[in-house]
Amino acid sequence: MPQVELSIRAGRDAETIRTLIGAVTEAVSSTLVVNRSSVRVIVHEIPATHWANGGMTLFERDDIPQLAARLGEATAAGTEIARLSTEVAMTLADAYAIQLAGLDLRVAAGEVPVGLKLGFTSKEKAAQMGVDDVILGVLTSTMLIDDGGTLDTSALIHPRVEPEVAFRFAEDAGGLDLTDPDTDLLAHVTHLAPALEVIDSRYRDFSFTLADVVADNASASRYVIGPWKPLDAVRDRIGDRQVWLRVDDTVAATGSTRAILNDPLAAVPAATRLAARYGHPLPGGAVLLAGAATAAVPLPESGRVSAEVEGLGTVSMTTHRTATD
Ligand code: OOG
Ligand code: MG
Repeated sequence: MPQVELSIRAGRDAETIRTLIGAVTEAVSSTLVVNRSSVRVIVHEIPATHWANGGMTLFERDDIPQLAARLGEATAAGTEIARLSTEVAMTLADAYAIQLAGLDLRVAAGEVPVGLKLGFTSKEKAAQMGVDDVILGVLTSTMLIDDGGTLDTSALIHPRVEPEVAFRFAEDAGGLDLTDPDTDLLAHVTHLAPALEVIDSRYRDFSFTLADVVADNASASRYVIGPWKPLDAVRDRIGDRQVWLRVDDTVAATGSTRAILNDPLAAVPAATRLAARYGHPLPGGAVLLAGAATAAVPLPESGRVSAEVEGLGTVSMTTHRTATD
């Protein structure tokens, strides 16, 4: 009784496997001149994460770039997609690998990494989105809007806006080894500024697991930086400053810089830890968005949005929507 065992990548439908079994049974029975009924076929389905060539799994080789491209296309087209977690089982490390593969695609398209952003550093934000850990994303040159500038919202899906604090690192921070425990990135923060972040999840209904949102570059979309102030000039009470988010001069949300990890400066070691662990780039003169001080509010299709941080100043932008059809 001939027995054939096949190992194939998991995920094919039952009909395809039935066809494969039929073809193998036929080939064995006619070649060996035995009854079809005596041919035994066993198909093993191996998850892409459990099959490696030269140390690289099929998931790393095929799925990570493909999922990154899917998110990149959704971002470029301004169309929402289903959460990746409905289809693939991702670890957090897989999700960061997808995020960084997405960055590679952006860089290949001419974008330049200019900084990092933290997400869920505020308990209110984490509760709003139903997650429980701080995450890191990458900011690129095309995401920056000038202070007082305009954002065309027609390219976005379901954007929200949040008030933040931004830090700027010295030029020499670019060469630092973040995996070295002696590296103290805080010593390289030179300036801070009030900031606005526009987040725009590529997932339907703005709903995701922690791994989903990490893969989606922490929902990064656009950001605006207000006037920089030297850190030394404003360091005291940095964790105790009132924050106002205004839409058309109406207060849409209010909070305190304390909402950001109890002290916004704590964002710097938090970002260092994640960047070192997952391999994020930190260019010289990079910007770090420390995370929202309030829950996010829907970005108006057209209007003026501003964030004020007590004693730090105000940052603003105007939104409008061009007709897309
Ligand atoms: C993820 C981004 C969160 C923040 O400041 O907490 C974030 C999201 O809520 O979609 O940027
Ligand atoms: Mg944010």
